[in-house]
Amino acid sequence: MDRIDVRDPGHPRLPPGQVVTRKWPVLHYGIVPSVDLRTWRFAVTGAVERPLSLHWEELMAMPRRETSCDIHCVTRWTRFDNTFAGIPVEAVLARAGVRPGAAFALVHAEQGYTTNLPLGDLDRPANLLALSFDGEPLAPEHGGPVRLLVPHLYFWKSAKWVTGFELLGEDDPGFWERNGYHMRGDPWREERFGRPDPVRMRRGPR
Ligand SMILES: Nc1nc2c(c(=O)[nH]1)N[C@H]1C(S)=C(S)[C@@H](COP(=O)(O)O)O[C@H]1N2
Ligand SMILES: [Mo]
Repeated sequence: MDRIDVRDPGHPRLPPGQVVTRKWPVLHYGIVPSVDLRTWRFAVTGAVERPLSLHWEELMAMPRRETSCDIHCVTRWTRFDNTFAGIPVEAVLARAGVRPGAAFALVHAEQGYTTNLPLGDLDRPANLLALSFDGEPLAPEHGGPVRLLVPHLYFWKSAKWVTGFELLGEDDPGFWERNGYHMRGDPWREERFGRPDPVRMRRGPR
């Protein structure tokens, strides 16, 4: 299997304001959903040449990659040395064919969870539709059967129980972003909270 290690020995490991944890905390809004793989689909929609609705078997047939990385939660825990394996996000995006107008993505997950990020942060070699952690299938509470992994941003961008990417010309805030979290979320720049946007907040939940 293809491997990527995003841990940079020439770079400090702990972003500002973070504390190391050895355990892997479980953190999410709502309950752990039960995912039925017979009806499960991964949708790539919006500014793409070929909108996708991948069945579980179609996703499983794609080549795998392993990513070793640190993960950083905005609630200030950092966990070093995690190895995930799954389908490279860049392969899924290439299969859909990103249109030139696409500049942002809204990531969709079970139960209406969403998170947004610039396309350049989503379309990166280390990012995965992660299926396993340290060689074991990803546990349901950590987003199994499949979660997004975007290790260079705060971990709320790594949507658990991910179900799709919507490519957009303009940035559209997701669940935590509408509640004040940062539109990008770079832990090295401590992009924890964004500027409140009164117009967007008034729109309310979708
Ligand atoms: N679907 C979904 N994904 C989510 C969340 C959530 O509430 N729902 N929380 C995010 C946050 S804030 C964090 S820190 C990580 C936690 O992942 P973990 O429970 O595997 O540590 O999941 C992220 N992905
Ligand atoms: Mo988080």
